[in-house]
Amino acid sequence: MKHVPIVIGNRPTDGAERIDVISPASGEPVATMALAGIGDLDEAVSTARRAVDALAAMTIRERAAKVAKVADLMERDLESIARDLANEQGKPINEARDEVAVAAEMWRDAAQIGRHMTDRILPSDHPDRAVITVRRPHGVLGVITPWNFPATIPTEYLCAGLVAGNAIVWKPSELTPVTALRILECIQEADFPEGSVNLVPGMGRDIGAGIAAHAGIDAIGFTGSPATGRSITATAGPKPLLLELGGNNATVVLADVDIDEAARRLRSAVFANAGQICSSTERIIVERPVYDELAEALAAHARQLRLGPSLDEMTTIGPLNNEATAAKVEAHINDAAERGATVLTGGRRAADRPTDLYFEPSVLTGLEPHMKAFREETFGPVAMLMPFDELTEAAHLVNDHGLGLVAGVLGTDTTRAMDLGRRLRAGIVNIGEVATAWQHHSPFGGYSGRASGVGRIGGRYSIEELSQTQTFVVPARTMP
Ligand code: TXE
Repeated sequence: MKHVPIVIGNRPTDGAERIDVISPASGEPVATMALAGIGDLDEAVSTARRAVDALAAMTIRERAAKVAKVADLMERDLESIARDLANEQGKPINEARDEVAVAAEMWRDAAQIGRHMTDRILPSDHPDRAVITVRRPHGVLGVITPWNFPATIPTEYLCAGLVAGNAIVWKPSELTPVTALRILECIQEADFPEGSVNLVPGMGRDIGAGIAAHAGIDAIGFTGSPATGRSITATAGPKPLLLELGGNNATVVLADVDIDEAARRLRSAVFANAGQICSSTERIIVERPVYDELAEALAAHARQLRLGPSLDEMTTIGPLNNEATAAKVEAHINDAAERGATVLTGGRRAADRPTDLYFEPSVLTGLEPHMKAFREETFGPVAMLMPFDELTEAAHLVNDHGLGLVAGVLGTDTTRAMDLGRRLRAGIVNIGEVATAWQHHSPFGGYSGRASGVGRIGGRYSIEELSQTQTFVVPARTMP
């Protein structure tokens, strides 16, 4: 059975304690994980501090070459990393393969962008002085990541953070640490300076909170719940934060859609990764003339999904990752049903499975703003539909929320769809597409004033967020 150690300066060590990593599909332990202590965190931070100097001695193009090497190594080991990922996270093996392939592509993108990053020469007020801006790393970057995408979400911070020259102290989710170790092994094989990435596995309330508060950490990248985002913000103080938090995302469906096409697009938007995606479509707001027909078409798609264990090639939707998420999904469905919503399909945990985490793909109609599923992120395989009559009403229903991550407007008349889309307060608005559609090089993040995050992640945006601008004023005689 794999063991995930503490890895500081490329040296694996063990903590005072270990915990089991449990497969959501079987309920059996698939690995063990060391629990780092605060002393390990201090050592990781001081080791990273030394690595910052070693990374600064490299050009960005030299760092980019090593980042590109990680992409090659992840592709070489894709199948075995995907199996480790599916085993500990629960998603179907085919989704795990796709995730590892996207993560490798992200490493390659970061290398390309890094190779061509430009500094700037600004106009100067003085003929004998030149003004130059240079991109610099923040320094020691703390990275705290969740369990729902154990390869792509950490990669977003690691590839950009490294190419920008940061040294990293990384706490992966205690629920999916094996994938983290596999990524670290690729980083080590790419021969970065010792201590460029230090793995401090542990619980959020201990090591996660420790990273947030650590005076030796210069910036933090975090993906997780809005509640934890608030806790990190409260303890981190005035350091750069890149926070990717929750969504409770809406896709609006206009009456001129092709119903089957819309249902097909919504199927993956709602049920991929069993709905455990920050950009999942959770609320579906449908123009009244097509409301009933679309609901039935989506329910038919949901019934065709094959709920099964992650490593079964025939599985198209796997178990939820953990009991807390399953309990929240159950609570949201029960609350909606008690308040008048109708369950068209699913609505409960599947019986006679190896664990209680197998949740039937669910479609409900009659969602209303006072229901929990409208107000909070459900984060499960659940579509909740509600009708609307006027675009103004649809815009209000989408925006009447504390979160604002992504939104989508499905409709053939894209002018009308855009007329609605421009009113939506979400970081990403997909016109003619579901809320969940995402291109990993594009800027992704929460709309200002909403609890969905701070900053933008994706492609060059990650590198800019995980670095800083330093201004030099130099004697002009050094310039042409
Ligand atoms: O997230 P947490 P959880 C949402 C989703 C989900 C809910 C709870 O709605 O149902 O959050 O999921 C570490 N200080 N998202 O509990 O707790 C923790 O160890 C510092 C959406 O898994 O935020 C893990 O490594 N760190 C999100 C990471 O934070 C702390 C993806 C995420 O765990 C900490 C995940 C603390 N006080 C959940 N407490 C997305 N945007 O995709 C925990 N952690």
